[in-house]
Amino acid sequence: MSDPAVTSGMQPLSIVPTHENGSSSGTKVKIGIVLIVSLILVFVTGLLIGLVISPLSKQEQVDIVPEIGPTLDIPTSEDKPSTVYNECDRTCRAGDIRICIFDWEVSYYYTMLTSSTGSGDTACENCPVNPNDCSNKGCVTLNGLKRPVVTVNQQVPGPKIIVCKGDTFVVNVTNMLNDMTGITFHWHGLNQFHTPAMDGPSMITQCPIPFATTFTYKMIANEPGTYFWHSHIGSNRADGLAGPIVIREVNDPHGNTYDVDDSNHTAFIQDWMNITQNTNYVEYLYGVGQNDPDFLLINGKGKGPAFQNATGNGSFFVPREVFHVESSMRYRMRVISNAFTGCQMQLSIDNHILLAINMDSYPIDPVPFDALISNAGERFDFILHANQSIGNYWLRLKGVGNNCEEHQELAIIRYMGAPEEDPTAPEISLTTPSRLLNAPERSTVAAPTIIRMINLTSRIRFDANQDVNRYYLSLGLQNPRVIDPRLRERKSIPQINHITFTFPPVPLPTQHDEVDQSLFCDARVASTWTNCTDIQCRCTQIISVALNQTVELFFFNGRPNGGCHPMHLHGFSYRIVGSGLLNGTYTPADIQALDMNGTFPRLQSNCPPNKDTVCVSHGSYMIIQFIADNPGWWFLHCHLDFHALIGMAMVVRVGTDEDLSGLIPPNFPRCNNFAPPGL
Ligand SMILES: [Cu+2]
Repeated sequence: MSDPAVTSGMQPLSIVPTHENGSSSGTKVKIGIVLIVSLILVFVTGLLIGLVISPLSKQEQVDIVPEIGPTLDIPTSEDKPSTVYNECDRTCRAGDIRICIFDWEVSYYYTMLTSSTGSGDTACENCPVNPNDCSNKGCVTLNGLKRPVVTVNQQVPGPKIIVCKGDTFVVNVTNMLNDMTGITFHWHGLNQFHTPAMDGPSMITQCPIPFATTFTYKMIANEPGTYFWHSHIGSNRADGLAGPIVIREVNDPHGNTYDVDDSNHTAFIQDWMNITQNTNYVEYLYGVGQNDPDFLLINGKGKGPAFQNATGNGSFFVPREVFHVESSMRYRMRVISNAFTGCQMQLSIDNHILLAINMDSYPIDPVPFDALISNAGERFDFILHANQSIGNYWLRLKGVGNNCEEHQELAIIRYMGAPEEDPTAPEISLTTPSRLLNAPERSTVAAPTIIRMINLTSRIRFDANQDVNRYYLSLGLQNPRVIDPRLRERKSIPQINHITFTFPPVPLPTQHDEVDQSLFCDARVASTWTNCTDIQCRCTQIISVALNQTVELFFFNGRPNGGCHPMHLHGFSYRIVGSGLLNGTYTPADIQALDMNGTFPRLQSNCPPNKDTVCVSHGSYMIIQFIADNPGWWFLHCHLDFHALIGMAMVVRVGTDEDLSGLIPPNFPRCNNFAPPGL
């Protein structure tokens, strides 16, 4: 490997020149400006005040879909989409390429709407005393507790997007959050190759979509796999704004390993709180809230507290999820984790050995396992072979890690011909899986065989350039002495290389040159700042690389405890080329020096495993590489929402404005600071 100092050729975007003297007036002014901007950004409604936003109308957007736009200009198939459909869940066939239209209305909603809710909407009627009422249209049961939710089309989880490779999918998002909160959506795992403006993170690639307006996302489903969509503003994906995406293909390399791949065998799993996140986040920010889940959900279902009938008798529960299977058939199960806290979830199915075939949307050499652990943002596809006696079996989802070990949720695998009743096995299982897939480097779960990510082999070759642009990134919960007053009650703040990421006041691909450039800092330069352990340093931290450069990110987490940070990169699927344990506290320079001495060997494989989200647990390191062939400004962040919002994030800028020319739709909505003339 080359010396990064020689190979990088990078120039800082802009350096805060007085940074090493935290008491200088220049720094104070800059920090003050940044604080004000940050406060505005945290409160989305505040953000919208004073912004000039000019989205296209829904009619204009729909009209341009078939004719123009960057996505349709990028050929991905010899077949051209010719017909517009409302949704496209179907058996994929060669030559059948479609344009799939999804109409989404984002609105507040409420769980367990019954006559006693007082809303006038009784969607759930007498659920769960009358179980059929629980599946009424518009009835959101979750764990049976009443609470506000944020929804697409009044569903939690939100609507599934199921398309075939080569389809173009178009999502018309109309914001009807009538407290005027803004919204954006991200398509987690989709690389947005040459469609960087569709990626969705608020104030990274786009402005929030204002109330009552429609923003249309349009992209080509050119990468088969299992994904999910979620809100990428604030933390309201934890209040219901998320759902599965599945892109199937005609010639699946693992097509001979299963008989059934349908939309009924997707498990959308998540942690859940019994409170809404806008309040909880602010409380957490001030050190009085909590970031621990109350519950786990499988496809928005879970067994909560017991209900009684009108006469106060009986014991009734909202329904658990049931997956129906037919004896001897092999099912492709797709598991998607929409966790938002540090809750790691362990999934297993009683009496069944499972076969992993795909993770984070990329095929791997099949691996048998008994249980897997999924962190926030990760996806796993596995084969469930219904080869046991006809009956009911538990699918178990157990919280692991120190903030959710007490939580468990169950679903039922029901064989055709089995009675409609719970499995006979106890709800609590003390069985230890013999083969555990994706245990973090530091895991509280014991298993005779641990299968780590780096042990897996991708089915897709990786030809990295030996001229690697390398970055050492320390993930930490830090305790600087001088701290943003918003965070002063907190015991620690999540950062990368002791830098708090500041969201910019403009979306970057379109407007980065319109703001004070001193807001930005170059990640390599910032990693050498010396006093950030004492004074909280903050900037819009950027890694800037040339198009087609091979990039390596060396994540390390030197803390002795605290769980893992699932690091998610937009715009790319990366490869894991190294991982292991780390004992002690290190600076990026320390790690670089050790690395130059050969302390951290790289995987010698042409097919290292693909991921786009990977858990970097305490006392460990994880080395990833990718080829920066997709121009854009790509968010890189911890997928624990609160960590990302507080500042454990950065942006990978790939290429130049020239490389992006033609890839941003004309008239893309803009926003910025505003002041009347004459001031
Ligand atoms: Cu984190």
